[in-house]
Amino acid sequence: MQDQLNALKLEVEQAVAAAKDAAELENIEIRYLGRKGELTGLLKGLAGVSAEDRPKIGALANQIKVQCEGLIAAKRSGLEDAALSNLAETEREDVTEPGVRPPEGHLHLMTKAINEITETFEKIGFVRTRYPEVDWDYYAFESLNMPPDHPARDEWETFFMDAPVSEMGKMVLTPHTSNSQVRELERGEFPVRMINIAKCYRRQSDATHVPMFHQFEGLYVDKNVSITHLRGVLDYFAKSFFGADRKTRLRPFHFRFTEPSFEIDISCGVCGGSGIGADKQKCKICKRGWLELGGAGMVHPNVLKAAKVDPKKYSGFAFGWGVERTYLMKEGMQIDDLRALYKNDLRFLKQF
Ligand code: FA5
Repeated sequence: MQDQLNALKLEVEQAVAAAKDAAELENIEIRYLGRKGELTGLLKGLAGVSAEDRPKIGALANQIKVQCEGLIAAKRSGLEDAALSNLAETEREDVTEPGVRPPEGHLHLMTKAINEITETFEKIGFVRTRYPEVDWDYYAFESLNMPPDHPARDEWETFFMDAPVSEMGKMVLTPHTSNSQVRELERGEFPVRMINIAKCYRRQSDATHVPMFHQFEGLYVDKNVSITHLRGVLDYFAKSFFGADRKTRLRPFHFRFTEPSFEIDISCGVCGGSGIGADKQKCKICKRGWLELGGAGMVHPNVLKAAKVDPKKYSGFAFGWGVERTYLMKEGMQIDDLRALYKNDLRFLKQF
């Protein structure tokens, strides 16, 4: 038994000397000195040793255990010291090395469009406002001359909120930014020169319609405002946003909240308004020389009355266009599916 104990000590000495790191050292400790380790195993044989030799062997075993523990502890602190003295080498930082550039994002195409539209209108004294994107039926429809059950409401394919109803009706996800008209007029500060850009929601989803999109709503109300002012603002916008050579035209249309109402077209930037492409065929972008921008018109007297504004004293114009379609027209971008804008596919978004 004495020989076995000495052999074990030798083995531990060799193993400790060869250990390269703390993990290896720990394995050695468990293997030889642990509760189920080799030394404990050997000591179980102590029962078979004669009563006379037992104290001597017991004392030897204890001595070897203490020595082995000492060896392991010394090696452990040696390894720690070595790791510390290597620190200067392993963790050295070369401050002159070029840095690693973190991935850099950029604003979403539509955020850029909104910023640009805002700046364009701010230059002629319009002020960007914010009104609720979840609003009462009253502001989205009723105050805009569309009483409950009026068939014109169907065009807006509205999402209704599952929420309590008030004297202003149900709550809706605003299907257009025109909900801002009466809200802005109710402030009673004239002249009104509002540009309201917000999210709109409709139960529509196909290549040219997204269920969540943006509109920008212009409202100008003062004394003696006429269609000439509307034309002036439209021309200014078309030229500053799309280019000096672009023209606008008004086409008669019908909205319940403007009278007269128009659809606004802008001359096509690709064929220059001729409708004929470079290949002498019909222009592929517009087919007829003009692209549709959105709706506009002179504010209906009933809308002014809803906001307690006297239509005999004040008049004004309003327009409402889709940010997505307007911006794509500017860039002459042919995105064959508008829904790509909101898929969050970085491969697509990084191009802009
Ligand atoms: C309106 O929403 C009127 N409120 C505009 C208006 C305001 C007229 C003030 C008069 C005075 P319309 O439903 O045509 O009109 O929508 C206007 C524009 O919003 C469209 O020309 C289009 O550019 C954009 N638009 C409408 N629905 C969608 C959709 N689902 N996805 C993307 N763009 C849309």
